[in-house]
Amino acid sequence: METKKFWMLFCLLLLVNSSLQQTSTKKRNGEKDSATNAAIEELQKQIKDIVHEMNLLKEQQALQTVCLKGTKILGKCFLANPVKKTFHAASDDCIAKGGSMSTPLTGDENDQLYNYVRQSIGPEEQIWLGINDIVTEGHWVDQSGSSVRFKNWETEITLQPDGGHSQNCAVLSTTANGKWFDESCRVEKASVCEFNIV
Ligand SMILES: [Ca+2]
Repeated sequence: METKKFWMLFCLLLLVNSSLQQTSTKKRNGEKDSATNAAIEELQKQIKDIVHEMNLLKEQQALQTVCLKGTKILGKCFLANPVKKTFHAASDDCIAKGGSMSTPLTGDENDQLYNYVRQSIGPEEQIWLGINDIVTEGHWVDQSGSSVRFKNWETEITLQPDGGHSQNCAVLSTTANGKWFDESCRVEKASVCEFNIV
């Protein structure tokens, strides 16, 4: 009888033991799964970071190419496009390249743009500026719609801007030492794109 009891207890212990082992194997598999998921998530995050960094590098490289081809001034690079186009076509070209139509903000920037245009496009040329008074006559705004603070209108010989409603875009003239004239937006002119650099 004692022997029978012993064997029964032994079998019971074996059963409990095997069931415990199964539970712990299941638990280990579960742990393995969550560890694998975490590793996959970490890898996905790293891939995302690498792609982001690669895109930044591509942008920097494109900007360096622009700056090498064009000219670098404080905070921005200018790149000339001698092909004559309407204001809107030229502006679209600059945006497509990741820049915007050149808009000098100071007298110094205007001088540097003027010198660059003389060297790259020609001594008797005009280029579009990134400003217009299309919405409100006489109220000149930049490409983002903000009021233009720095202006360099020609006012000694003629009294610019003098075109009224028929001239709502503006050009910088190299024959007038970098002074500005208002002009019809539909006329075709050369242009310069500017790219902000950090
Ligand atoms: Ca006007």
